[in-house]
Amino acid sequence: KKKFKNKVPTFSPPRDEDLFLGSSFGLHSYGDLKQFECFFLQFLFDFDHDFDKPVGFIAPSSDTLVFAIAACWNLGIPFISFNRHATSSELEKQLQNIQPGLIFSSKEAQKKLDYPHQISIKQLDLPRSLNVDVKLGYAAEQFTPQTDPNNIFGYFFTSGTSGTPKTVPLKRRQMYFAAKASAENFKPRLNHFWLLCLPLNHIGGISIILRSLLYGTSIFRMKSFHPKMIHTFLSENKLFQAASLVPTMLKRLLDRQGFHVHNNFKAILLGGGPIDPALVKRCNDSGVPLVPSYGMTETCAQIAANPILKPSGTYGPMSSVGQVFTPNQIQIRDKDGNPVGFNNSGSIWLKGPQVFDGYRNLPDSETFDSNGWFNTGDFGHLNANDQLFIETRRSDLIITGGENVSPFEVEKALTKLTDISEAAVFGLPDEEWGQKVVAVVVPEENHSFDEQTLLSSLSSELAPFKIPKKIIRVENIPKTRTGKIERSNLPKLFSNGT
Ligand code: S0N
Ligand code: AMP
Ligand code: MG
Ligand code: MG
Repeated sequence: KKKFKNKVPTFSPPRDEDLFLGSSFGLHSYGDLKQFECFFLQFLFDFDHDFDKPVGFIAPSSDTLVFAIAACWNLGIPFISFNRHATSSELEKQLQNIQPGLIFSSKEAQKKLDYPHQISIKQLDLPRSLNVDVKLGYAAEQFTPQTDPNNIFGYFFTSGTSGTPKTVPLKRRQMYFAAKASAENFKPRLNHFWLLCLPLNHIGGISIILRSLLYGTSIFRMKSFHPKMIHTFLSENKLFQAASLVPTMLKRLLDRQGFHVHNNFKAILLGGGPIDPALVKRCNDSGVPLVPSYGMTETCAQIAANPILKPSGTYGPMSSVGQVFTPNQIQIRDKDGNPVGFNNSGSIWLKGPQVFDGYRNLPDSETFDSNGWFNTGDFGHLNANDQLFIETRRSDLIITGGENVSPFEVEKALTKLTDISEAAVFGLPDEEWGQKVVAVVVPEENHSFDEQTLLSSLSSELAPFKIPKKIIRVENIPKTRTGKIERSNLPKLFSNGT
């Protein structure tokens, strides 16, 4: 935290009309990006990158990573960005599923990863890459950008309930439609900063880069979520017009004494998990314009959103996530798969240009119906104005601070430990995280139970956000007659022990 002291940069309006990327490291233009693209491409040639495979990244957010992802879009090179908090064993599993031709990784990630085609992302660092003598002709001559709309833009991982993350390939045309639909709702302004403080492995953060490339908004990037610094930006600097946040981030901002935004600020885009209506009300009370939204990796980020809710009394129905963007379509269906009328609850099905075409290595029949409708696994209803209300989520999935956690994956890691015989994992409501991961365990006979020891054993298997905030010892785990964990009862039964 000391590091940020006195380091809050103040900007005068950019004179460079092409301003693209700003951060505490400086300002970069589209011209810089074009140079970087040549450098990046030449780098891939020099390292004999197999262009049939994606490029991989495992690194914290940096200007270099933003440029590399932007270059991938402009050059038509598919990429995959791994969660930098993933453990060696998690990364290994993901690499079995998808094998990048070359991985650019941070020093920290390099320690976790034993991959033959791996180099330091430092080698792409901006200050060095710019101003190098890029052989423009060389790069251009040897490469025909694969910018066909049907090509893959990138691969993303999403937690399935099965415990093995599913790979979501997103196509260029899907990303384009998603960016267009979102921009039609939000109407971003040219050359104004969109705050990028989301990590660069999820679609929420990566979407900001794409929208910027397509619509000319500039990005201000922050490496980590730093509420004090963000408060200063959004309240004092008129160049800051928008920010994408998950609810945990927004809560941290609103918890700051006197949090407010300047009067030209457009809105905060809120997504990535359930939105507590109380949070929406707090924004209203603090004069913070907000766009609550609904979306997922499979729909290339938000597919439904409210128009900008202005604090001047124009806040709509508090718990709605707005209307689905046209020309995408939504259906609410009952258990038998029949569409239900407005105000009736059911499962949410989606179809349209920003909906993905299917998981990698999984049969489409489990994901889509015969007419191509996608079963989101979420439940909700539409009102008479086609405004969507999300009620419950995909069964069993825990969303904590915008990160998805499969209880099965955590249960598997727990029962793998010699001290643990059985485990059940579930989410409990939590003010900070929305939901927190909690586990109940039955120790093996004559084995000791020590929460700290278990937690530290888990940390070599699971990324930090998957680690239970609490592990409770129990005599037995409630099961149904058929021997299945009584999952839906767990939160009720054990909410007192935490
Ligand atoms: C919320 C974040 C920033 C928290 O991370 P931070 O600040 O590093 O955590 P600490 O407070 O320092 O850590 C305390 C302890 O908790 C652990 N921890 C870290 N993160 C979590 C977590 N999420 N849940 C539970 N525990 C967590 C730490 O490890 C630490 O442990 P100890 O003490 O043991 O060391 C961070 O979690 C974050 O960045 N979250 C956001 C992730 C994200 O990007 N989610 C979005 C995913 N969804 C999508 O991309 C689709 C939706 C979408 O596109 C979208 C989303 C938002 C806005 C707009 C859109 C859009 O549609 O455009
Ligand atoms: P991810 O692909 O990681 O972004 O996860 C997407 C999931 O987050 C969705 O399928 C929903 O279950 C949940 N989600 C996203 N937005 C909302 C919202 N506004 N309200 C409730 N749940 C949401
Ligand atoms: Mg999520
Ligand atoms: Mg065991």
